[in-house]
Amino acid sequence: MTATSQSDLSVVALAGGVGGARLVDGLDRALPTGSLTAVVNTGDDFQHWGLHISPDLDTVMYTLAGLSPEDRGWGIEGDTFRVLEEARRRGAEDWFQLGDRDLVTHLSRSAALARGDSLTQATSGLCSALGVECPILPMADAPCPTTIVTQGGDELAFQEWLVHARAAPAVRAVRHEGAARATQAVLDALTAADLVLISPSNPYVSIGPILALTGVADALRQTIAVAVSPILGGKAVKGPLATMIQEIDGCTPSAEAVARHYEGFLDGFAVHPGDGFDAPYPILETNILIQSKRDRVVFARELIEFSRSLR
Ligand code: FO1
Repeated sequence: MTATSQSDLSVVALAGGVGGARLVDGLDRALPTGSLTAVVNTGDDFQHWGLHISPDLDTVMYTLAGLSPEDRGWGIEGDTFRVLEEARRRGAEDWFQLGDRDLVTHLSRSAALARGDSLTQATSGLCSALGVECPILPMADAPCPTTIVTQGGDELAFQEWLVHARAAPAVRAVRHEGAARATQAVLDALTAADLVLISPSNPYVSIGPILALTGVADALRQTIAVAVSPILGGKAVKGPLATMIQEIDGCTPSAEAVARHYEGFLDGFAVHPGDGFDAPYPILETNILIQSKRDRVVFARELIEFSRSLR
C-alpha cells in the first residue's frame, strides 16, 4: 500500500453509531470522491410502531448529509416531536424518540422493504434523496439482531436495553443472532479495499456484529486494518462502553482492552495521547476526539497518512 497514492486508495470504514459516523464524515471530507465505502452495523435494527428502524445506518447517513445534531449525534438537528407527543397522548409506546422529520426515513425504508427491496437498496434510495454520495452499506440484508444477556440472566433486545432500560442492567454477554452472512456488496468492498478502518465504535455492539459475519474477519486478515480507540483516558466518549468492558471482560477500560477484540487482524491502532501500550503493530498517538467537523478532517488525514506507512 505504500506505493499507492492517497488519491487512489480504496478505503472501507466499519462503523456503528455516533463515533463511527463522525469518523466516516471526516474520511468522506478528506478522501477523493469514490474512495470511501461505509459498512454499517445493523444489529441495532428493530421494529417500532410497525416501522423498520436502522439507527446506525441513519446516524451515518444524517451525519454525511450534514443533518445530525452536534451534541447527541443521532436523529435530525432541530427536529420536532409532534407525532411522538400525539402517540404518547393515545397511550402508544414513547420510550424511543422518533422525530417528525426522522419519521420520513423510517416510513420510506419500511415501504421499500414491503415492496421487496433489500435493506441495501432501501438505504441507497434514502441516501440519494438526501444527496449522500458515499456508499453506505448495511452489513447484512437479513435481520441480525443483537441481544443483551444481563448479569441477572434476562435477555433483552438491544434497544430495549440501551434506550428503554437506559443501559442500567449489568451485562454478562452480547449475542449476535440471525443470518450470519454479510451482503455480497460488503464482501466485495472488503476484498477490493487497500485499507479497512475500524471506527471508534463500541466493539461489543457496534463493530462486533460486523466482525461476527461470515467472511468479514477473513477479509480483514487479507488487507491493512487499522482501528481507532473509542476509549480515551479510560472513559468512553459516548455510551455505556466503559462499564461494559468492566462487566463483560472484567478489566479496566482502556484502549488496550478494546484492541484485544481485534486481535489477529490489526496492522495499526490510533489512540489518544497517553493511551499507548505495547503492541505487535504501530500505534498512532494523537487527538482522536473528533466531535467538531474540523477535528474530524484533521484526524482523518492523519489516520490515512499513518495507515499508508504500514506494510
Ligand atoms: N437513543 C436514545 O438514547 N434515545 C432515543 O430515544 C433514541 C432515538 C433514536 C431515534 C432514531 C435514531 O436513528 C436513533 C435514536 N437513538 C436514540 C440512538 C440509537 O438508538 C443508539 O445510539 C444506537 O442504536 C447506538 O448505536
